[in-house]
Amino acid sequence: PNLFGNSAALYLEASQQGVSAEKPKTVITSYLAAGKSEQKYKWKIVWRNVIAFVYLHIGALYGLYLFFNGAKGLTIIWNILLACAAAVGITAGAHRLWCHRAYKAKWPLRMILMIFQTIAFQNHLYEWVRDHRVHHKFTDTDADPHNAKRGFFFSHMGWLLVRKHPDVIAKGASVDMSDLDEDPIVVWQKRLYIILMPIFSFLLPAWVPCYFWGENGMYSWYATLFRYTASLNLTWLVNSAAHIYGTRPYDDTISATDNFRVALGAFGEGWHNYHHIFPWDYKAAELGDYKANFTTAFIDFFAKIGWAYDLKTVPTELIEKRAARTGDGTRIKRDTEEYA
Ligand code: ST9
Ligand code: ZN
Ligand code: ZN
Repeated sequence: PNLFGNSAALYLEASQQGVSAEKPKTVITSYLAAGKSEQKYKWKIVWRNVIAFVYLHIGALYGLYLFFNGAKGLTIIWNILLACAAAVGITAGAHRLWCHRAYKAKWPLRMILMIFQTIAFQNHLYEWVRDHRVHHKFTDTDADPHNAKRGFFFSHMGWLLVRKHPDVIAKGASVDMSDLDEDPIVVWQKRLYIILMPIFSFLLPAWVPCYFWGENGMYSWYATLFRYTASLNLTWLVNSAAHIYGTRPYDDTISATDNFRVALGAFGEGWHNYHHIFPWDYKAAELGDYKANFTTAFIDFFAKIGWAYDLKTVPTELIEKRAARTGDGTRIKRDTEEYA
């Protein structure tokens, strides 16, 4: 159904996304206002970011070339390990723990995840979580920071190259962030981010190979650019590809899809149709297998040693009902079918 088609569909969409269901009229009016403001809204390109991302991508290609032409094997292994740490910092940390509160973590695990998330340089936790909560609450509208209705490029990286749509800021203000203000690890990361981020995302990663195994300094720098840029693109695929290509087993009225390939590359975050419907599930997927969900294995490991607890899931019966009511009929039943 067309999001702006009629008020009933609008209200349905809004209430499914948890937008105050008690006040349908207000919700509808503001959604319509969002539709109208589209005509007035003009892009404002942020050239600083355009230049930075062009440099990153060219540097990353050269870094990739060096992996096959001159870089030391240990440098490659080091960068793979960093990419994995950064990925887990985003998926287990920023996403499932801090954004969706899908489980709880003791402070040593939160500390590790905060440092890993800093390696990823995808903004500090507070900003990352705010944008992502706003994305869930206003999916597929102008208030969604990476609204997939504006196409693949915008939802992939274009949204980081222009000023935000006014609706993101206006409606984003309604999202409660008080839980993050109460976590000293998040508050300190935000305060020190301007120092922590360059150290953990660039300086240390590039320095270690030079110091410990005598890597060429320029090689190490370009390897770092490759590690960072590749991680960014794998993350962005969740916002672009997993909002465009794939199946919609749980709800076919939203853009989010289940996409096995994205799940593989994004450490288990490609079961995105499921995730939009049941965002509090710590697996971010219906199935609990680790095949395309390394993050679930990571959280399960820490649950075993007691550092992660209160892992939230969804009863299968509820999932079945929802899939039958709003899904597209492609739901994969445990153990019986292979992924597409
Ligand atoms: C990056 C993030 O790449 C990627 C996030 C991906 C999320 C994917 C999620 C999928 C699930 C899990 C993924 C798994 C991944 C697996 C990995 C495997 C390898 N609500 O932003 P400003 C207000 S980052 C409420 O400057 P502009 C607020 O008052 C890459 N209010 O807007 C704010 O002030 P303050 C590196 C909001 O001027 C004020 O507006 N980073 C909200 O339009 C101004 O905010 C970069 O490249 C909101 N949502 O600028 C940096 N937003 O903050 C790029 C804003 O003081 N960013 N406000 O409270 C920028 O340069 C700018 O943000 C801009 C917009 C130019 C894009
Ligand atoms: Zn999404
Ligand atoms: Zn999410």
